[in-house]
Amino acid sequence: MAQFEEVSQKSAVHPKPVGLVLQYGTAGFRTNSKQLDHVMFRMGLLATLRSKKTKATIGVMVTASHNPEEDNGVKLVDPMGEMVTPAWEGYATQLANAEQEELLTALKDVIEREAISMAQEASVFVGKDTRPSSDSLSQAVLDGVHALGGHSKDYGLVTTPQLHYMVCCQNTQGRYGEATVKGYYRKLSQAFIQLTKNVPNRTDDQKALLVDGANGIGALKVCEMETYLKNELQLSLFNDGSSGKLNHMCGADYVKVQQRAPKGVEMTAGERCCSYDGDADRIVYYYSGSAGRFHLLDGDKIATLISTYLKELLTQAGLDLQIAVVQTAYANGSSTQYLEDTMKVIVRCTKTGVKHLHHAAQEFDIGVYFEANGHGTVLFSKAAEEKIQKLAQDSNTNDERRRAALLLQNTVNLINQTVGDAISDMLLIEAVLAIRGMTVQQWDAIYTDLPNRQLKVKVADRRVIDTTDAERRTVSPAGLQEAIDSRVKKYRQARSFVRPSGTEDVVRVYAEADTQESADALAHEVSLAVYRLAGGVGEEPKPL
Ligand code: G16
Repeated sequence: MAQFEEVSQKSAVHPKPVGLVLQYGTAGFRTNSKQLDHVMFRMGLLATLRSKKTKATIGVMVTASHNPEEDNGVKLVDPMGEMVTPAWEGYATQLANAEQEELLTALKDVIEREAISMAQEASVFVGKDTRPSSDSLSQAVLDGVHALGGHSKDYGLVTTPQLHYMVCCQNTQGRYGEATVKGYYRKLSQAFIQLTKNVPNRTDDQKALLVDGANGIGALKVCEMETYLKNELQLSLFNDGSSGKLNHMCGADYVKVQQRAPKGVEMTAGERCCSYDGDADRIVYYYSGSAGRFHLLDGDKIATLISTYLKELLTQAGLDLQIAVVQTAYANGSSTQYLEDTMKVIVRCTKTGVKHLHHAAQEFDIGVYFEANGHGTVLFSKAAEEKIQKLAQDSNTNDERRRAALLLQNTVNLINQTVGDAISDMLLIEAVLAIRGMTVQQWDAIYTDLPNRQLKVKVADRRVIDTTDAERRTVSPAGLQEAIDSRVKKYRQARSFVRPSGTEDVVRVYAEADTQESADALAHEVSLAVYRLAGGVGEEPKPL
């Protein structure tokens, strides 16, 4: 077939280095950008097949999100804006790792197994972040799409959640919104203005927010959006990409892991600040307290704020909808306790990775999901949205119920339900704080985090670590879980787990305990156990 000849010819321009094997990680392939040209071409092929199979538009985002600037990666977006399904992750691995002369066989295998009609039209949306390597890598994706005769739309520089949004808009024939960047700004800003317009006497201080753009795409996009917000939010942007390096000593991952303010943000005591990550699908908040103490409000605090707000509105609206919060093992123990014991909401724990949380959240009327690192959103079932809408339009209901229903309706419109979205989450948090008349300190005081520490350990092959129970326990290598258990026992209110990262070549270690000293000591002891039992390389971890 002519299409296969075209693939053969074009793939020669994007050759695979012999013997290179890459794993499909937590959010797709991710490694040094120099190793990715053939992967991108092949993901263009795969997205085209996925589009033919689903008869819908598929998205391909070129980004390595929180990783250093030299890395790059790819995220595949399914028709409703969600991450691609596990079976297709398998195909992605198969295609990415097929040696040059085996590529056509691997491609035909997917076509056969999925019974794909090659006569079916295909459409792929492509986006990229601001990394220097993203230009040529997104071109490689487009080459792959065109080699199989697919249609493409190149959105160029967009945030990851914007691309997810476009795919969903396209496949719902505009019911979710207009599949343009302007359409995205309009939908979100209108909802935000509707939500905040009835809040009396918002002062300039209350409208002010410091934003760390991580020197990435989120900085560009939030700037573009500002005019749509009509001064209802006054942003001061730092790390806008004009001079600093992407994610270097800034951004959501740096702030969360280091538990300190990013470089370059001039914050005064009590001011609300937030940081995006490299592709603007994560956000964390923070402020400087008395005596300059740094206070972090991470994904757990965000989930608590949002679910408290939604629960109150549901009560006011008299709507009987089940609300649940989905977390991962990284969730601070205090947050889980607060959600379960005080708020009395259902809490679920899944493996790391938005795809797992998203899936779990879909089981409820309203599923609030957030990773502690600030990646998350809220999902409303179709039935829940319909009930909210019906009540908002019911002129026979009382004022309080109607007001709550209208707030819920605008909240639904403000949320990007396809994936975690730093800009949408930021607007939601700002709206919730305004509506509830809360300061960042009051939000922070909802519960007190247990002191915690995250570390990374380098090992020869991180795949030797296998986990179970939503990554809270290890099953291999032998003796590691026992070693963790015996160390945890030494401390009060302590918990620790380890897992191989799916985005970086490291093992991640998490520890929490009643004091920062204990959390640090426990994290160090567990790191040593990993180093010794799982094949550590380089220097042995040192105490903090
Ligand atoms: C990605 C995933 C997140 C995950 C993070 C870290 O985020 O989308 O769900 O929490 O990687 O994963 P790991 O601990 O396996 O390295 P991002 O923002 O980097 O795309």
